[in-house]
Amino acid sequence: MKFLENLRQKYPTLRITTEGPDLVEYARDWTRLHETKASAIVWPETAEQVAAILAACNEHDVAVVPSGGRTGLAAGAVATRGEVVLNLERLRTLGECRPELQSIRVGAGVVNEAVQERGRAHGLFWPVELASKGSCHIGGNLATNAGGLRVIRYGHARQWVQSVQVALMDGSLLELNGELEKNNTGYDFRHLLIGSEGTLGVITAATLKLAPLPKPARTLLLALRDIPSAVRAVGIFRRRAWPLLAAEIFSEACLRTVLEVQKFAAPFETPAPAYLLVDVEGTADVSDESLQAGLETLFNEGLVVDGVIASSSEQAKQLWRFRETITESLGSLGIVYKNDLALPLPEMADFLAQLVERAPAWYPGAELYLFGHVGDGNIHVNVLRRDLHPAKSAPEARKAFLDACERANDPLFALVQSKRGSIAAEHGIGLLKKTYLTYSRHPREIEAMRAVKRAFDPKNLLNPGKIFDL
Ligand code: FAD
Ligand code: 2HG
Ligand code: ZN
Repeated sequence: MKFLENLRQKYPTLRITTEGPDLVEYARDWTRLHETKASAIVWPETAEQVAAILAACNEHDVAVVPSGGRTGLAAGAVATRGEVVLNLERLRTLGECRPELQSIRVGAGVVNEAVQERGRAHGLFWPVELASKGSCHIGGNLATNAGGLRVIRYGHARQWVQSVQVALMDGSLLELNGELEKNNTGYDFRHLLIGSEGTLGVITAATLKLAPLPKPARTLLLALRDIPSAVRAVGIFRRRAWPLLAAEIFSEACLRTVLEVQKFAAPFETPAPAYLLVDVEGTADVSDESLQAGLETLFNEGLVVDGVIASSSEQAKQLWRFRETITESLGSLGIVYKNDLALPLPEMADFLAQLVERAPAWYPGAELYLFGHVGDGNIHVNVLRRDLHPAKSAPEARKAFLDACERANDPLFALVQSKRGSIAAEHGIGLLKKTYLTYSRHPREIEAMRAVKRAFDPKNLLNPGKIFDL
């Protein structure tokens, strides 16, 4: 594209490719369910370059897909219509931690884990912790309003953002909020940009709020009598005012598969229907005795059949590996179709019972895997076909499976809706779930979203077709 070449002459550090494996690799995310079609990949090095690229694309009516660490699970960073992919990985300036303000300035392309490492040296951290932390970027975390493993204590990404620098399609570069803690001057566009999945502007940098590191956690893995027991167990912990840092569930099928793929030793002699992994902040009140007493209550109530309290940080890490390697283990075995659902906690048990009952009819020939952030009412529903390979199987066979999963989405999401849940708890809508948006959002809300989109991007060139069609 001539105008991109002109930009390179103006900015000699701009990297552009229009061919080779990068054209595919950078046009997709973790989902790998869509055929990619990008016309170019562009790697700017500064925020000014990002703004200039957007302005030029706007002028030439060329669509742009913002792309970060490409760990997204909603196909938000996927190019399928010949778009220019704008990858932000070179915007990786990592500022110094400012302990007196408990904040840090970061470029959009900084990897999540790098922020954690820098904070740790000052006894601080950014509370958005997720299993993809070694690859996902801060820009992607903000664009998706990422959740993760610590939401039960700290909430989503948006709660830990002081300011966002954003480039718009018209080439303007804005700082949304700056260094202010208090700023009630009308609509807070910072929060509009967070979670907008790259459809309103391109995040180029951010000032993140940091939290004091909690006391080292006490980690427990509990073998449950059944899946609903997880919800009741979390309720008991909360009633006892345990300072929970995480409450994660995974089904027996998840653990069995992780043990098979990762070659880990089993944590219990006898398998149980599901497992609850809990991190409790190791405050002065959380003694061995109080943990044991909590466990006894769970045994007495018939919720738990076995349990282990990690006695070392190494053992705690191993218990966490059972949970954190589920996604990659399933992905190594075949094609996985994912749903990411949120339910009000009191509805979770009945919802899961209905899902388990109906799954064989909805997903013939496939296996159902349930795991997620049960303390937040967020369950990940993964459906695996071991006999299909994401790249090697015949396209017709892959398509037939994906079509079946999409057909099942209607009754599944109707069930979610009947329980006042959400069809996308933390991964977003992207391309993958956009046809189902009305199961979670009122048509009037979607109309308002379209109006907002037009205000920021009148030509519909920034990540078009993601979340909704205009
Ligand atoms: P990408 O995948 O590159 O992009 C995601 C979206 O953001 C796209 O719509 C893209 O267009 C947009 N985007 C990216 N960068 C920018 C930018 N600078 N400006 C504007 N828009 C941009 N998610 C959770 O919420 N919780 C979890 O616990 C969790 N665990 C995961 C575990 C694994 C193993 C994997 C593979 C994924 C997991 N995810 C989780 C999903 C994913 O890691 C998050 O959505 C993450 O925030 C995406 O960041 P990314 O940099 O990879 O973004
Ligand atoms: C997690 O919680 C992620 O591990 C990934 O959100 C979920 O793979 C999934 O479905
Ligand atoms: Zn998750």
